[in-house]
Amino acid sequence: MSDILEQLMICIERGKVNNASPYPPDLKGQDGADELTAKALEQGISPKDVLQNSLIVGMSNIGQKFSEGKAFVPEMLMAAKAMKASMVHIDPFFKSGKVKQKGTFIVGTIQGDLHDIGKNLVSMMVEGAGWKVIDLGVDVGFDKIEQALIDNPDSVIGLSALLTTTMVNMRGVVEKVKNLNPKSIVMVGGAPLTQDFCNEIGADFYSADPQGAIKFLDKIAS
Ligand code: B1M
Repeated sequence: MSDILEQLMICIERGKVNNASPYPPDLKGQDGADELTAKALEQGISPKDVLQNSLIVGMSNIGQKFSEGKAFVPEMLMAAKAMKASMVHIDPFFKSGKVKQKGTFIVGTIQGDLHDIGKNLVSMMVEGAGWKVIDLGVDVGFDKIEQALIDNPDSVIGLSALLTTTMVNMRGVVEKVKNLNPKSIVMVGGAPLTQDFCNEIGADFYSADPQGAIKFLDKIAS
């Protein structure tokens, strides 16, 4: 890996957004994800290389640490913020079609539920893993998903819930999604969920964390 891609990977993993960012303290005053992404592209490194060999590696490293209990939510949020700063430079290449995305992931917090911290983490990590993400926000019922699914028929749907009173709303959404297109894949997650609950409501996959979600999505894409 070239020096600049290595440096950029570290900035993503450690959540160093830009030169002005005081976090993390030991990288204060150094270029961050923002500047290094711009420089890598200026040096002629392809956006695909920047994404696959640096940004995705950095996100994957922090995701792995999070799964192992060696990193925590604030560190993940900083990594996601750094990733966003890089994606500003990469996005135009996606839009021009020069970089292919792995697929589309439609995600939302289930109807009645306003908790979005976990859902946002999943959304940002999946985007960082090279997927197009359509984030429908919170309080999402089948009506919102239906249109997104009609517009993007091969998408995977992700539902998040934090309340025992709202997780039950997933059942109806899964049923309606499967009626609309039996081939649609639905992934569920959120603190009160379990694998048993996922099986019970007919969803296709349960993940306890964003890293598991990415592993599942990447398996589908390959
Ligand atoms: Co709420 N709340 N809250 N709350 N809140 C909980 C969830 C609660 C456990 C607190 C408690 O009583 N101990 C409790 C639920 C109890 C239950 O259902 N059994 C609760 C309650 C009761 C409520 C209200 C009803 C309170 C009230 O008004 N009386 C109310 C409900 C509002 C509503 O939604 N309609 C409410 C409101 C709020 C705030 C608005 C104040 C705020 C939300 C702010 C926001 O999200 N923008 C809030 C918060 C912050 C919490 C706690 C403190 C933290 C939740 C959180 O963000 N965790 C929570 C207590 C706690 O957990 N200590 C609590 C961090 C987040 C990263 O984890 O979302 O689990 P999590 O996501 C993880 C994984 O689950 C996974 O990846 C993430 C990273 O690992 N994951 C997925 C999540 N979604 C996934 C999807 C996937 C795959 C993985 O695939 C699609």
